[in-house]
Amino acid sequence: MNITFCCTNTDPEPWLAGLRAALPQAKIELWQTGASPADYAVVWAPPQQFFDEQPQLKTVFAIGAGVDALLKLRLPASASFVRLDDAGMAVQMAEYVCHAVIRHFRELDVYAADISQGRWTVHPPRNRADFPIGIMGLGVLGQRVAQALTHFEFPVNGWSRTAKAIEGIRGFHGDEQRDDFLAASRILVNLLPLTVDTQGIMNRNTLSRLQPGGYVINVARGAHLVDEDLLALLDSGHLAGATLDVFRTEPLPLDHPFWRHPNITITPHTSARTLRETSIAQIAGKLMALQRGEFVAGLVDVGRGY
Ligand code: NDP
Ligand code: OXD
Repeated sequence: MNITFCCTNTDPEPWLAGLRAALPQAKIELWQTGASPADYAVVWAPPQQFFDEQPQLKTVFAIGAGVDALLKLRLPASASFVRLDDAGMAVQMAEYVCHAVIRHFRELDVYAADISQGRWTVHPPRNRADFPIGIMGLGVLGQRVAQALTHFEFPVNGWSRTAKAIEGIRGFHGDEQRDDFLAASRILVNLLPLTVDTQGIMNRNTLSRLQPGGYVINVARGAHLVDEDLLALLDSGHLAGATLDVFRTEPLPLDHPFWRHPNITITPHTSARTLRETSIAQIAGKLMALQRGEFVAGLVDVGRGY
């Protein structure tokens, strides 16, 4: 079995060593132009040339959860694509989103500003029932985030393409229930995959439907959000703030207004990192399962886009 590794912006050596240790029966090489044909690939942001030169691949493993960039390429028709399925990302996403929600709800930025000015001011407590949270995308990450938020006793709504019954979560699904979902939510968390259906989904029309004083947390992809519409709704006061981890252009250009907006917190696409050892173990396990003809989780439906 031959495996080729092609992950841009990733130090290949620890990955190759880990994959070789996990799959000692396989020949695993770093891809380079003109490399011999492989059966399997481990990739992140490969160039088009990679697939053009490896049309015989059986299965391609992405070392991330989102496959939007991969699906923009011309892909080998016979290959299947498998993405990471949690692999340690869900708990990180839960930490990040709970932190952002609690920081906003408990006004911790207001207290930090007060303290920095030498002010000892106590603000009245807020009622968590007034801060219903809506999670767009109830997949591997969205469900974990939703469950984590229920532990803090926030009302939690979830929206997905197909109906879901999750204890403690008020479920909405499909385009026809989207406006009701938004109207029932004040804090919006985006954990959708980026597809033709979800591109630009956070725009003036949808964000205006959130309850007044709305708050946006985008941890999925920058292209889900129409940047100018977020800024306009912050200026109008309909939205109170946003925490953004992902951007249309990354790194976020230094002249982008998000850097300096007083009510926007940004982080550099770090809400849920790929954990190398867990990911290698998952990929090796799935590869062996596929060889035995078994089903694996995280198989991408290319037509659906996620
Ligand atoms: P999943 O595929 O497990 O979940 C996707 C969810 O979105 C599903 O519930 C799906 O509905 C729903 N969905 C898809 N299309 C639509 C639609 N048109 N309308 C309504 N709901 C829709 O993905 P993950 O939870 O693993 O990951 C989600 C995204 O998070 C990734 O695609 C990636 O972009 C992002 N991500 C960001 C990271 C970061 O560091 N910022 C790290 C990792 C991931 P259904 O269940 O019905 O299919
Ligand atoms: C991912 C990401 O999709 O890191 O895994 O954004």
